[in-house]
Amino acid sequence: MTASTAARELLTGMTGREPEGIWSAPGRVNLIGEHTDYNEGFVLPFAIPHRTYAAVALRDDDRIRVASTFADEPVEVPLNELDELFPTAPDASPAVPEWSAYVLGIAWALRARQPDAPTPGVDIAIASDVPVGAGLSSSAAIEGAVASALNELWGLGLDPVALAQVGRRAENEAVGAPTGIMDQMASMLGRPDAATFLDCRTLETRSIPTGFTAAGLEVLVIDTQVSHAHSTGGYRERRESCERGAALLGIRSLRDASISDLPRAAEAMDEVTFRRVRHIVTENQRVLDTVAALTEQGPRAIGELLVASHASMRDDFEISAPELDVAVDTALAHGAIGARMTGGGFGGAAIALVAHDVVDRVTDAVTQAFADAGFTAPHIFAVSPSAGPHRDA
Ligand code: GAF
Repeated sequence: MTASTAARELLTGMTGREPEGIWSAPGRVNLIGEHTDYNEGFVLPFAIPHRTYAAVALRDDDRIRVASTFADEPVEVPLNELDELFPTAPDASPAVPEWSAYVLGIAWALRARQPDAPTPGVDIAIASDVPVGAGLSSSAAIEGAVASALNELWGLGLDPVALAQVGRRAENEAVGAPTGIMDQMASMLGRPDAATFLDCRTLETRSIPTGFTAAGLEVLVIDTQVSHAHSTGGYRERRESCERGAALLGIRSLRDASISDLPRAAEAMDEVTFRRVRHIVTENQRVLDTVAALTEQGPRAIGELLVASHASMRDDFEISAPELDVAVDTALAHGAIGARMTGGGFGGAAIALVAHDVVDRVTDAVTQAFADAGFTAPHIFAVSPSAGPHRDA
């Protein structure tokens, strides 16, 4: 059964009615630019074919009920009580099951953004084929699908950038994960065959054709099966280090530092904070260099930048994991043009840029390397840049 059908059946099972519609939004991989988003820097993600579906029916009262194929019980609350649930206190867990906070948080953030709009009650059923905990942004996919549905059903008229901002607010303030805006923008602005170059300070975007297909290349996702979560320790700690580094440099954010500032940074702070700063500063430059390489030379020219990005995350930002390093090193040793971990880190997935004719060799080698190391078998599949949210039915 497709995830779209699963969402529809879950909704009709819960309500006895057909949905008004089914909306979907994609997950993403990030080609390059990691942890730069909350430093007001640059990122270059693309939406993937894996999507989350929200089947939605209007109710004749003012309640919201949400169900998901990955939860036992629906969660139901009056819409006007969402303000009592959110925002979730920093370092606390949401007062509702975490999966439902993504959905309820969108309804809350939309109502807060347009307080005078009529917002009738809704039943929402969620199903997804975006792997959860794999660093492919299943959360932004839920947020994008629900935000698109409610934007249309409530007649709010918000544009994709505004919906991405709503998604980020839900994630930060309802779920309590201190993330940047990359994932929501990547999902909302997804386009076939192009990555989204995003300036996270201005929210200006540019579609950058990747040229993977024409160059005979594939992007393999190597899902390590090591689950991660951004509402927990490491991600928040990295964010705090970046803020400390910017404060010690006397700048608003690390976006305002460049490679020529690094000697001064080395003098101004402890060694660990300096390495965190160096990752962000060099990663921002790598994003710009990747955009230039893709535009001027094509995708075969970006391999070294991907490899340098991984080394920086492994050694300076220290967010890799043994499984991610084995995935990257093995892919490169067996013919990948470039490879790096993608997403927040501490688990999740790596990507490898490989020519069609070495896909099997790389897949087999990584699978074997995981077995040799005693790791859980990875899940390896190809992705290509894909469309953003749409109404499916
Ligand atoms: C996660 C976050 F949600 C993003 O905002 C971003 O910081 C990413 O980690 C790291 O680049 O996906």
